Amino acid sequence: MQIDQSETSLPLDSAASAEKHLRELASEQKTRKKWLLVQPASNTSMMVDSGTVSMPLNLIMVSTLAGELFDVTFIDERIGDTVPGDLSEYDVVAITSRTLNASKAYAIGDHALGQDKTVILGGVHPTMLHEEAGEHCTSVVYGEIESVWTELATDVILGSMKEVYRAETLKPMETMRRPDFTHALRSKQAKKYSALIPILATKGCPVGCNFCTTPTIYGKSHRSREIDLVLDEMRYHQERLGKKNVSFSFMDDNISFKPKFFTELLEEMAKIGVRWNANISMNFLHKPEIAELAGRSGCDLMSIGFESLNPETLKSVHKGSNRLDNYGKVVSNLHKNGIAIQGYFMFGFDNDSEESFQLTYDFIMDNQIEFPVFSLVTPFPGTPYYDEMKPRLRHFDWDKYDTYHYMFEPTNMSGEKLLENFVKLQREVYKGRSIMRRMKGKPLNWVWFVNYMMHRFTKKLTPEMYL
Ligand code: B12
Ligand code: SF4
Repeated sequence: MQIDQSETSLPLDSAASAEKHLRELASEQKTRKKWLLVQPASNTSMMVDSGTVSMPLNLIMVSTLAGELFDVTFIDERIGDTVPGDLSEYDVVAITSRTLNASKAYAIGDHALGQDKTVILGGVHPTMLHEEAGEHCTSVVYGEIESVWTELATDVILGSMKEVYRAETLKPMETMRRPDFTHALRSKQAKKYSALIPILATKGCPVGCNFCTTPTIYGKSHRSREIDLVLDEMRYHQERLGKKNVSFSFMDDNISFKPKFFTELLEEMAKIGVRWNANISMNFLHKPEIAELAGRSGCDLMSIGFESLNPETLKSVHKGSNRLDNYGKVVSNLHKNGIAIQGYFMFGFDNDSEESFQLTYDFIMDNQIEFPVFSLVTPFPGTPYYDEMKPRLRHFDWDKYDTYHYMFEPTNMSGEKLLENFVKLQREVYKGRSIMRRMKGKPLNWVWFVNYMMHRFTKKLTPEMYL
């Protein structure tokens, strides 16, 4: 399927009149159309969707918009909800997909198409591979739903769907609705969701790492919400659940990209007393005053993509925000302010050697990283890295694109050695003695529990599991 921009342009000349038209059409609907929203579980053999899972903000944003005009049923297979065999009560089946659950999403799409439903596929994978996704649905939504919603909803009401919905320009984030969790929380299994409240302050990341999908989806843009709107959302949850019980998890691609916005946001958050965690790029965490502000504003965990201890590797993936000589400083600044670190490390790069594992082990142990997470390099479809690596990839089975499968043989090491060392490193880092060393002096909280679970899990690992 080719994307034809003329096909996706609005029938009315301005966004405001298109919205007015939609409101009129919606009010004329005799019965509201019924949407089934689906978050598919992955078929992956690894533990990606097991235990407590985070609330899917992507599909929640779809339900927030759809729920205003249509009747919505929300199904999350990861928590045990099931897609009904008979879909006769629904008009539209809308499915979100990343690469690791794409084959499941496609199977659900095919099943719904077989019952003559309007099927909409959205999310990272259908965006990156819209032609492939188009084989399993009526329409693909390219990128965020907010920027195409008026046109999409109008076409659903009129029953005249296009193959692809792609915005010519992205809407400013101020127009973003406050996420409405009611549809997601209606499930009897909702207790399986993590208690962390997902929240969004910014979207996009102009850094441009060649393995990341964000630059393709959002280009070089970095949009932010008004700080007051983010705070209002936080206060709303504090009132709803009680201040002590609320902890927020930022879903931003790179929340700290604009330091002025980020520090202003944190100063304001410090005033309302929140607890939060986020995925943060290292670009300015080496400054002690930022770590101090993060701690003061209630940050208890930061997830940091250290990725590699090899400077050649960092250069090869264009991870310009990571400077090796800052790694130690970033860690000690955060620790001084009581912030635990979830550190991400990737293996399988061409520059990796057996020494890379030892370097990573030493860094983790010497710096007492509380929660190290290890993955294997996975070129995701649609990224420049994927195009570069395609001839060397061992398989195109999307179920294995979960960052826990062996994708290609690195130049400086055999696949066998890679997996052997990968398993050994995880076992070493999570063995009892290592946990005691890494966690020495840390408060007794859920991070200890995670370490205990990882200890049990890593004992069972074998290299074959990653094939
Ligand atoms: C926060 C985050 C996480 C969090 C929370 C994940 C969650 N449950 O939502 C955590 C840390 C748990 C996580 C885990 C993982 N993540 Co992650 N994560 C992200 C991140 C940074 C933001 C996702 C997000 O919530 N954004 C905010 C929402 C509102 O925006 P959105 O997801 O883009 O959704 C919009 C559109 O896509 C669209 N849309 C989405 N779905 C649908 C459906 C329909 C029908 C329609 C019409 C529209 C639509 O509208 C939405 C609203 O605007 C993304 C980067 C990114 N930009 O996608 C990576 C990203 C999704 N993660 C990625 C990966 C690889 C993983 C892991 C496999 C890592 C690992 N080894 O553990 C796991 C897999 C977890 C899982 N089961 O899916 C990759 C996925 C690549 C791919 N091609 O699939 C991404 C894209 C980062 C990258 N490397 O490029 N992740
Ligand atoms: S810094 Fe993070 S979000 Fe930005 S392009 Fe690189 S990997 Fe993607």
